[in-house]
Amino acid sequence: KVFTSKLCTTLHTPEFEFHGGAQSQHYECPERREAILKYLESHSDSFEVTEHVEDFGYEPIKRVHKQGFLNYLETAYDEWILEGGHPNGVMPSTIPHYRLARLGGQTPTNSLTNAGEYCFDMSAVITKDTFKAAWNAAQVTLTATKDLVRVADQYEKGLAAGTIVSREAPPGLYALVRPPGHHAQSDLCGGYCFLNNVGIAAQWLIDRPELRHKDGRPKKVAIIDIDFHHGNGTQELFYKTSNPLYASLHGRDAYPHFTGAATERGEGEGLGFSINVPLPRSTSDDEYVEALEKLIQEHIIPYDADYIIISLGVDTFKDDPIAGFLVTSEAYPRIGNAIRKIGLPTLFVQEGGYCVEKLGLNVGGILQGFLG
Ligand code: Q9C
Ligand code: ZN
Repeated sequence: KVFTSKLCTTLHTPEFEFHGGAQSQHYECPERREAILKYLESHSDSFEVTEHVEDFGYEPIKRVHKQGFLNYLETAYDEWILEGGHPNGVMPSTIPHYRLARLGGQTPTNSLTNAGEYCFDMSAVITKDTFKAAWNAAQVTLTATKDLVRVADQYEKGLAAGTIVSREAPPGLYALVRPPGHHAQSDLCGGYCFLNNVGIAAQWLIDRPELRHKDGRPKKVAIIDIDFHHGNGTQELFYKTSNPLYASLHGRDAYPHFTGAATERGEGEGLGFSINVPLPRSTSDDEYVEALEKLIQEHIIPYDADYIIISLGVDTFKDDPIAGFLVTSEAYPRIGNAIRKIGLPTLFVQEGGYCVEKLGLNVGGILQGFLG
């Protein structure tokens, strides 16, 4: 089942960004959703699409993001325009680098001057309705998460009653959303991301009192991030906790460049619960699938989660315009199948993937591989 909303196409459409210092089209474009939707709708034997979205309000978002940051996202564009900023949207002109920041203790006062306070790069352009768009993506993801609880319940009951005989065909749901989320930290946007959809969903599952095990333990969530880029945002949100587990396969030294080393393993109670597997630029189908299977065997299975959430990026694709692996469309069903074999209820949440022409095929491939 696929959860999405028309608003994921219409609300957030910046005109341009910068690549290597040159102005370029905005790769995280509305056509991305349209392309994926078109593929899924043309395979209606496998996929049922719903645009039903529930409103979970502010609370689940505030569990992972700071209030000042949320206020900023909501008001930045109007202030930016008032101060004479370019209508394309808010982009920082300075960022409080750790060697620059607060030498004199000065805090800039409006969105033209303080964009860098809440933003770590120039790709997360805030337009007029960006906050609404990010809010909507989070609500669609939460709607799918609530349904995950329902299908997981049915699955467990079926297993207990013997009407389901093995964990061979776990239930899976997909949130087709944009803007994506995995680069968004508790109080920073960046990398096309504003609100961390996967982080919000994971925390929501962990928080639900009615979902607790009989002995009072919260449900355990394992996040597997298969986007080409390291999910610095999700990692930051959960760096100091053992639940959820965050595990990422990504391009070594690729964007966001300063995070994602194998040595980043979590801190305190979270030590060992952030797992980073950087892979070289030349990574091929076999190498990628092997690395994923190894990650699953060594870290995901032993973690013994109740739910799996996949940060689903297909910018690992060989023709992706902003990434660098050699993965082909043949690999995606194999990736989906490796995830299916974990045997747990799984929520897929859309992150990156910018080769619009093959986006439907590649995302659809993962989902079809999962369905078996
Ligand atoms: N030349 C996701 O896939 N591009 N974000 C920066 C570098 C930002 C990717 C420009 C890439 C962000 C969700
Ligand atoms: Zn990405």
